[in-house]
Amino acid sequence: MDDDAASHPIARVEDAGLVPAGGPARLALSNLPRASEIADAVASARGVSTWIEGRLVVTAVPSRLVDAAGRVGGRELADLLGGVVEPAVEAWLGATPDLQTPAGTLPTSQRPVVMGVLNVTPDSFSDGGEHLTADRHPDDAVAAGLALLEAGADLIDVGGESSRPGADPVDVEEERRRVVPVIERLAAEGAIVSVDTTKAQVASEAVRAGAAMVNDISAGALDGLLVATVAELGVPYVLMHMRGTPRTMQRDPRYTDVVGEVYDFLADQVLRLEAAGVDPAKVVIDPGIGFGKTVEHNLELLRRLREFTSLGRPVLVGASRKSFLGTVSGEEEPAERLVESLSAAALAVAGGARMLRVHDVAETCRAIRVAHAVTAS
Ligand code: HH2
Repeated sequence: MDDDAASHPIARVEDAGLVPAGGPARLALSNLPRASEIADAVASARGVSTWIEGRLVVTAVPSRLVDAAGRVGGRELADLLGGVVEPAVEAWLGATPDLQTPAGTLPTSQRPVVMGVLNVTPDSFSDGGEHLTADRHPDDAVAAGLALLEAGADLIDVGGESSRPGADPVDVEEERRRVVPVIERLAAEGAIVSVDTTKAQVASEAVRAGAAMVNDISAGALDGLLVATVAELGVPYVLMHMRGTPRTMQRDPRYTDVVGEVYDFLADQVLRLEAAGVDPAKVVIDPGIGFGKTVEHNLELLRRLREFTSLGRPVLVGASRKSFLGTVSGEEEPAERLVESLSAAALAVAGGARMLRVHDVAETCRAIRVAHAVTAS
């Protein structure tokens, strides 16, 4: 992380429902310079603040808070605080921007969009081996992708390396062999395709073959060239939180405040991406359900998903068929977790998710239409 990102204050909105009526918001502020002056400003704005796990949690009317920061610490403090609090509150309250891709616009300002999962692997946790066939590659995978589009997917996420807990890495050659021909054919059919990869070389060949987005579970940590490559390619980028690597991530993950830590990580990384030349308007954020999290962590992230909307970027959730759902419901077979997955998708939409990464596309489209109708009205 560069120094600019490290010193930049971060605002997370826990609740801003009363703000349009002139009421207070509850905000969690971290990375704060001049924290004691900000605490004084909160008091001067007739708000309350308390330190929780290294974050200043504030309940105050945002406009009054910024005015009070000006009285306590001058224009510079007002600008510093206003510069993070106001956009966060606006984002929490307002519409998500659309996502422009080279293959078309994803209407994330209007509704949640559905990303169909196409794993071209022998070992993915729920569909491994289904779409990577020895003698009919890439035909079987292409047919599966077209079926996902027919079922209503807005885009297809093509992956050639499983990220299930404990999975072994795949080399560039093999990953490229799995995904590039599939992407080429689906893109030629007019599909918006994303490539699910952590490798710069696979990302750039996939984009050359027609992929319009890079979905990276590692936030650039597994290949030092990935972020620069994405900046150069100019395509949208899914920034996901993961603790460790797929091989190690489920070894006793711990957080003192999972939402706060994942949020601050994503906020820092958005700045780091921007510093590396990635347009923030092209970034989708993802809390990384199942990636270095216990069942409780996953449930907490879903329960408080709306807080992630204060980053001002479309929020992606990938809960489909994951093991925490089976732990809760008792269904051990991933492919049988349709009902659980639909329930999680509907709750994610209610929490502000604008992209759902799912295996069961037709059913999810129906379920989230209802969830969106309820929550958008
Ligand atoms: N989950 C998986 C893979 N890629 N990408 C994002 N952005 N978010 C996710 O939650 C996510 C993801 C894991 O699911 P799957 O692809 O079905 O399994 P496997 O990794 O075993 O191929």
